[in-house]
Amino acid sequence: MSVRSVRFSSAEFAKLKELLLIYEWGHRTLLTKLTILHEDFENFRDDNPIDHIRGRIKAPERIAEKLQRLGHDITAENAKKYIMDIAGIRIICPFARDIYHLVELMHSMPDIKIHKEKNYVLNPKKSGYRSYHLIIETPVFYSGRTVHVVTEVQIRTEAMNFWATLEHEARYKYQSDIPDHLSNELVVCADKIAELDHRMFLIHENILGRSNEITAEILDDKNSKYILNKPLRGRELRRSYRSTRGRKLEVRGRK
Ligand code: 0O2
Repeated sequence: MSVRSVRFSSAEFAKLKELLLIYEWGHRTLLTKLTILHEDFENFRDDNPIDHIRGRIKAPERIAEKLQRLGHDITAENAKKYIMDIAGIRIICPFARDIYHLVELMHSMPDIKIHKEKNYVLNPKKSGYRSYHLIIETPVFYSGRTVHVVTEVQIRTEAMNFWATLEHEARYKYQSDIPDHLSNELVVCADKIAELDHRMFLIHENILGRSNEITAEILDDKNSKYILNKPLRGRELRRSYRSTRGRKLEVRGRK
């Protein structure tokens, strides 16, 4: 049987439809929280770490394909148990450092629980894939009880997204068996994209007067404090909030 022809039985499909409705509620709740974060930055702060946010619920055919790929029976129960990205949110950031900024913010959000995270920005996959993945549980109250709905959040830059979209297309066309010449080229492009992200970030820092050191040495120096893969932590992060908030409010006041 071809991988793309797998389907849920009618009985399992009926159960899946109910399950997807609950995922939809959790997904919508989390999306609203993230949209508020985005609009807060847009209105009251500088250095918005979010360019845009997208969300989707995985189509039943894709859930069935993934269950088959993972070697499980095509049932609603297995979908819930084994597929972590039935509800998915993708956040696109201007720069790689914004990814860490957002991760910190999400850790500080009340109500939601970060169940698992994987940093494929710092540790790219063999394919060249870069992105930060968080599996998040969002509480949803219905029928007199609270359930914790799982959503996968992927955070990446526009450039990483460009790469992932093309690679996903190749993966789908070749049913995950991408010819060597293409997969090698994709790895080369993924590295170039990481370098491009880094160089653009340095230009951004330069424009803001935070650095005027865009030199070959800095670009080559893997220990540079401007290196894109380094997470923002503690004091550095708090400083970035304090220094930006007032400035933006002044601009609004002059309007
Ligand atoms: P679609 O069509 O994108 O929705 P984990 O779940 O923590 O064990 P991982 O890698 O996060 O580990 O899980 P998984 O299930 O392999 O991948 C989840 C999603 O991450 C994928 O969804 C992709 O969106 C993205 N992804 C992971 N690895 C790659 C990769 O090498 N290339 C690209 N382009 N995307 C990747 P799906 O299932 O592909 O479906």
